Amino acid sequence: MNKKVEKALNKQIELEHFSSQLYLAMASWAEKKGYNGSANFLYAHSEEERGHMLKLFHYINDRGGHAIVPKVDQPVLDYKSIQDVFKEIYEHEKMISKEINNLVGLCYDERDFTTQSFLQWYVTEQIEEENLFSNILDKLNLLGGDKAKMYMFDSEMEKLLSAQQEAEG
Ligand code: OFO
Repeated sequence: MNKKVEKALNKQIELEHFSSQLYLAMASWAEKKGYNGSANFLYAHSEEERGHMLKLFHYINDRGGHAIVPKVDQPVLDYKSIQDVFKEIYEHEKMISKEINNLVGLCYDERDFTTQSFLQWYVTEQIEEENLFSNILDKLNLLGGDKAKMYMFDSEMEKLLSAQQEAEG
């Protein structure tokens, strides 16, 4: 496979792996703080990111490249509030979207239309994720940080996770 594209896809593996670790750290923080609904949601999301990483592994190897297990920096372990967690996630996902777009651009420049078409799945996924986290943030901002309301918010996160799992079958 095209070497420049292979290198860039391996870079994306690093990012997806880091996302998985980041959400795992956030899940652990939320669990410790008693936000069990958010914690479950974040544990599941961490798994999802691992799935995004594995999809890249298989694609690279199937196309004759070599998928590389990345070195990973430890993510931030402590957060000021649950709002802080979701704000960070939203910013993180916007950064990921930018990286996916750069990857698609590189494939176009290198005339690697097979990988470009493979990456469409990630483009769509990023639209969904940005929407999801922007909606969660809007909800949090509306609630305004009141403790009782945060408890309500947390049960909503549990329901959101169940709805997602049902939709995925
Ligand atoms: Fe959070 O999404 Fe991966 O790509």
